[in-house]
Amino acid sequence: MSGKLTFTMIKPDAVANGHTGKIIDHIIQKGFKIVAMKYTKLSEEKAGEFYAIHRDRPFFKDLVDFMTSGTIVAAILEKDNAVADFRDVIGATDPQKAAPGTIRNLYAKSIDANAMHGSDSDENALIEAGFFFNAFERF
Ligand code: IDP
Ligand code: MG
Repeated sequence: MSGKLTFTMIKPDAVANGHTGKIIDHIIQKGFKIVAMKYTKLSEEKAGEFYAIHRDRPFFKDLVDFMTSGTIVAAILEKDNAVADFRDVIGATDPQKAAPGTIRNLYAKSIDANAMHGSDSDENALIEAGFFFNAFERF
């Protein structure tokens, strides 16, 4: 049985380029309920921890530099089958490969500045949400 929650971030490129409002509307139109949301900025330490699974990848330093370069919007979203359905809404990691109409197709320019994060499992959704929100804020 898949879970009802996923975690997302509107990344610094999309916030800086003025896409925040359109992206939030897109998410709501796709049937997700916004359970929690905030503007924030990642520290280098927090970004490194968030992306720890990619620590040995060649792009890790660029990823941390990019994710700490500006304001992000962090949010918890609710819907049946939230994790998989939201991955469909954002599209492939590389915007060149993202299907037409997906958020990365519409708003991202490159694989490193790709507009939006989406959790890859129910377990990670809860872990990632916990980086930004406590249980009280969530409901
Ligand atoms: P995802 O965001 O689609 O789940 P992951 O493989 O989890 O993709 O990678 C996390 C993030 O790391 C990506 O969203 C992207 O910003 C960055 N990234 C992934 N692969 C590359 C790459 O080959 N070059 C540069 N950045 C990458
Ligand atoms: Mg991922």
